[in-house]
Amino acid sequence: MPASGGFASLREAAARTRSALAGHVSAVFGRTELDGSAWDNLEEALITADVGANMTDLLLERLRGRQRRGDVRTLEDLRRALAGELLSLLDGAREPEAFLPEGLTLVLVVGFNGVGKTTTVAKLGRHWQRAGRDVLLVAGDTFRAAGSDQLSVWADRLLLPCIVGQRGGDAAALAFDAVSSSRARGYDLILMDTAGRIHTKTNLMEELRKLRRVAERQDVHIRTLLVLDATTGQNGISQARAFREAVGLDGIVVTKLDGSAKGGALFAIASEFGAAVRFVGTGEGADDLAGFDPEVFVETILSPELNNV
Ligand SMILES: Nc1nc2c(ncn2[C@@H]2O[C@H](COP(=O)(O)OP(=O)(O)O)[C@@H](O)[C@H]2O)c(=O)[nH]1
Ligand SMILES: [Mg+2]
Repeated sequence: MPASGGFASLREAAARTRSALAGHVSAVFGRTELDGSAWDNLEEALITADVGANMTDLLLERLRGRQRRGDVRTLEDLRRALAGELLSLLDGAREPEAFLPEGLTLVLVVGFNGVGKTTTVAKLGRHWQRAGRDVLLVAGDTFRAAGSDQLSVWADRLLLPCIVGQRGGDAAALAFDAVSSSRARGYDLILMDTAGRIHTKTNLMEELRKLRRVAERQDVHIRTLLVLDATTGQNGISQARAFREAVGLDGIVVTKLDGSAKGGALFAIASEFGAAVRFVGTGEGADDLAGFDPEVFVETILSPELNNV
């Protein structure tokens, strides 16, 4: 992934995310003075973009504090202060790749149905292959036949090797096979798609826990990446908690940022899960993935020129 391409697409996606904040934020920052209704508009803008009630309260409290200290006198001061606060929420998300060790690594890509897991596995496969890793894709969503087909179609198109589980088969056994065959064939990065729903009555989290446990018996680094759909807004937070409890979280990929009016949830997610947002999905194509860059994201959302659109 060329850096400029990645940033450009993040910029584009953030610009579209901005559309929710945009009208309201421009109403705030397009005024002539910083009065009470500017504060009300800002609150409304943050809520509309799904920053979340708690996070909005926290942000406003901090900004008011800065106003009391005399740091915020004008609208431009407010804009700058807001940018600083938003950035500090995202602090730590600066190195998208840092969670990935060298040596044989199994990345479990988890998340509920429809969030974009399979597509993200393909995008990440391409990204890391270009970065020089020997990538193996594993179609571990054994719940839906279409799920496996979808990943093999991607793999063919991207010229990536892919192993496919049997419908209804055991994902843990598949992970085991993937690790063994990676050793035999020299792959060093296994990207495993997983089910967002399962056939049996045992629950999904139980199944994932077992998958991780079995994988841990092999000599392989394990990382879990959670895929969250930006359009689900605040729901992403409870999803992240559930998956973190089941399999731990090394990172989050936020998809569909291109179509989302709720990108604000990303601030709440980032603040609760620390350095966890690694990548963002910015479209349906194989290259529509960008390393998450907090500065670009915040700058784009609050950029006055863009807010005039
Ligand atoms: N606009 C947009 N669509 C996406 C993105 N990621 C995935 N999708 C679409 O979301 C739908 C569900 O994706 P899929 O990978 O099958 O989700 P899964 O059920 O979690 O495996 C598909 O139509 C994808 O093309 C993204 O970043 N942006
Ligand atoms: Mg899928």
